[in-house]
Amino acid sequence: MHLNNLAVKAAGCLAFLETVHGHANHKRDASPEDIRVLNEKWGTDWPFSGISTFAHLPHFKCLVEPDKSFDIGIIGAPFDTAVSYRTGARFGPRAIRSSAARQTSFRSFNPRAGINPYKSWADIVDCGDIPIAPFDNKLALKQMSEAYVELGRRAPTSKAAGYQGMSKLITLGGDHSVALPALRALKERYGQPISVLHFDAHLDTWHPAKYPSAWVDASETDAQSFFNHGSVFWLAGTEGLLGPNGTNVHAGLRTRLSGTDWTDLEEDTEQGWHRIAADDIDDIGVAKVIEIIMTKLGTERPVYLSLDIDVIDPGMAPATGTPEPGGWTTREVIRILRGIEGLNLVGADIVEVSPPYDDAGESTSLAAAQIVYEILTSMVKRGHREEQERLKLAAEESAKDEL
Ligand SMILES: *[C@@H]1O[C@H](CO)[C@@H](O)[C@H](O)[C@H]1NC(C)=O
Ligand SMILES: [Mn+2]
Repeated sequence: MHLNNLAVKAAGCLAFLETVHGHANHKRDASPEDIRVLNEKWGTDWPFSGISTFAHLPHFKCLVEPDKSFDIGIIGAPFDTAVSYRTGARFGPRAIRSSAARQTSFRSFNPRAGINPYKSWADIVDCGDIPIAPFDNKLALKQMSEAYVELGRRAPTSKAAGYQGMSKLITLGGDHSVALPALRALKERYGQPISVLHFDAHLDTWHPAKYPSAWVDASETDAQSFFNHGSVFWLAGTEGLLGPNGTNVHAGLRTRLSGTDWTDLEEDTEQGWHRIAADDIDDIGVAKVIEIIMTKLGTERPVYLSLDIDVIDPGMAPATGTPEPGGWTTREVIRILRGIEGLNLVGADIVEVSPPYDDAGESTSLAAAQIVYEILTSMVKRGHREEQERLKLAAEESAKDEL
């Protein structure tokens, strides 16, 4: 049976090649069968072959292809001029794509979830990068804000698409400030502020004046220096982009604080955040961390997941903008992500991967690529479950009608 098949295929190939040779300088008229045969022979890349897209996904320059629909779009935001310490995250999207090379559709069944995100209902594409100005942060923020609004409006390909039938984006950063334009677009799209689950060593809710700021004119509320990666959620809060008090959660904190007391934490609480510290994991364990996150956020509320790679210990993820020793292991972060698969994610980012500081084994960008895979898995799994429920309800309705 198998051999027969091969023989038929081989005959098909030969016939096709003869045709091509006979008209060497002419446009070939390939039939659908010819294309099928070519795809069978050459269509599947090895992990190490092919042009680098995330997980070998098809690439579209989504920003210049307004009719291109997708269910989940991977979008790079190569921007790193709002960083307070090490730059380099502009190379993050490239490095994460390269480190996702072993995620092939033929071997990406995720046993913890029972689904292969690349071979399920979802149309997942690599939308390429937003070309962001490196010389002017005000312009950069404008460009990113417009890009997220444009991409966010994109029609989904499938019926099973997410919350309110919308397509979703996962951003490869870029420094953490890229979360601000993403949250702006989400608020506009869903018509409501969005709760944030924020994995990070740092608060990122700092008032911009907590950096050396003697040169900033306080009356310039849109001062360009206010747009920085440590103030991104302070800015989001002042713009009314964050979910209700207590439905925004930090996980993995271990930052030093400003000054001589706990004011940073008090201000963070005032801004509506709940905090889980890096140390907590030793005292309460992964399961309890998951439970706290799910209790705060539930399974219905729309949530934006923003993951700063510095949540992982720099011993395992050294390539980041502001490293802090004493962080979670890569496995702990991945296990927490697996445990929160029930969240209603409407978007996500993975930020602060700064490849110039990575090791030869690409530890940091490998971790980032795996994190994206886990997030994708959970998004696709939820869509699959919702579709099953929808079909079941429809079947029950039609059964009722028949009675
Ligand atoms: C949010 O709730 C906390 C108590 O959990 C409170 O201290 C804080 O003032 C509240 N913030 C706002 C803006 O209402
Ligand atoms: Mn951060």
